[in-house]
Amino acid sequence: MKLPAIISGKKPFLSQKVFVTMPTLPSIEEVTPMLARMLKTRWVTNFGDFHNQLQDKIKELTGVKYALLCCNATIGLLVLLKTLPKKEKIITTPFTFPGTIHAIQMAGFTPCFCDISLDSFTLDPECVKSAIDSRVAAILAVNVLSDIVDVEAMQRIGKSRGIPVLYDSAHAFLARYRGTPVANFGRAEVFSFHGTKLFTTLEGGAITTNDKALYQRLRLLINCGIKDAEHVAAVGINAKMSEASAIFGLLSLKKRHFILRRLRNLASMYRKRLSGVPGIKFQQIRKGFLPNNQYMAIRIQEDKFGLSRDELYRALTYDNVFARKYFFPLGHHYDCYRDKAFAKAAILPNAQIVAKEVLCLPQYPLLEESKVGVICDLIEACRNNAGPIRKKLRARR
Ligand code: T4K
Repeated sequence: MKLPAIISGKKPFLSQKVFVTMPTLPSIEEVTPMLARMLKTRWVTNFGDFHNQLQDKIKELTGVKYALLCCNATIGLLVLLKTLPKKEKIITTPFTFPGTIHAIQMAGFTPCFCDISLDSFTLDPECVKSAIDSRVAAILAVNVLSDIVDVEAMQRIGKSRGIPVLYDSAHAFLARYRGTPVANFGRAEVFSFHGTKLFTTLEGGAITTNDKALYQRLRLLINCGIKDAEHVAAVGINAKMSEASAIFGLLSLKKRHFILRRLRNLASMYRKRLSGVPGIKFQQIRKGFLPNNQYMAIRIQEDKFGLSRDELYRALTYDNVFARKYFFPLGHHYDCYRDKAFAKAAILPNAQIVAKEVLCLPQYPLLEESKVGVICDLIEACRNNAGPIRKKLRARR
């Protein structure tokens, strides 16, 4: 059996670098006529035709009543949080992208971190329940990687305590739970259409809601509070999406069947190949959830695998496989937060385990099956040669 390059010193398993993701983009032939139309009309932003078409398409695909496109999900979250009553805290997870947590801080709240489930990596409802007090303005749950939070429990908790539930669904566009498209849960949801996401507007995002009053408020806030040419009704920000981004979004959506099919196939290949490997645990997919399979997250259990997640991560790079530790570090361990009282108060044993063990493997529609096969061979070879790999890695520190 071929040995990993870290110990063989020979040719790597893959001759070219493979990253955790790569966007599926339209061709120049597809983009040109649309850009030409934009250039001809000279309408480049501020709720133009392409923007409105994309907004309508998102509503159609998700069945949500209102969608607002925005320049990215972080700003979308910030604007959404700005609609909340002036209380002190937002309950959330530390196992997320920094944008989630910074949006909370920038909106004038402090994050109140709750622990997560070891299987789904999403908020643990029991922990959320016990964290609620009169200072909590909202629960901001994150549908992280390829699973969804226990939405029924979140809704129950929110309803019984009179607290709105919001979702950071940056990862979950076009996913469904018990037949309902993600976009329709809680008071509102926020999506990311960043270049690393399955559906991309280069930079971009959307806020979805079925609440008309909230939609009207958000519509003001994303455009500097401007009501009309003579009235500024609220303290807002410029969070709008440009026409060029919307063009990429419309073209990207046309490829959605291809994107979802490819991701599903690759995900099942990874599962088939790696689920028997001792020390590898897949992120669980909640019953009734139809994921978009945008991320392929596994946990590396050092005692059974023979290498820690960090060691495997490093070893893979010698064979040109660049996985990612999404999400490490946890929110309360960021340099900018670790000395704050809210960070010190966070005792989150499950989150600590997941952040220490999680590894997101390369997963994107244009990734060939043959490469997934090689990545799986390589991971198995790492497990079978854990001792010598560890020794080499230690020597190279
Ligand atoms: N909430 C959650 C749960 C999120 O995960 C995110 C974003 C947000 C909120 C905020 O959404 P936005 O405000 O960004 O809309 C990337 C993305 O920048 C970020 O959007 C995303 N989550 C996060 C999970 O991934 P990095 O720091 O990992 O990006 P980077 O530049 O290291 O790229 C990762 C890989 O993607 C590269 O190794 C290669 C590939 N890549 C990247 C770019 C930028 C490309 O092939 N082409 C590209 O243009 O954060």
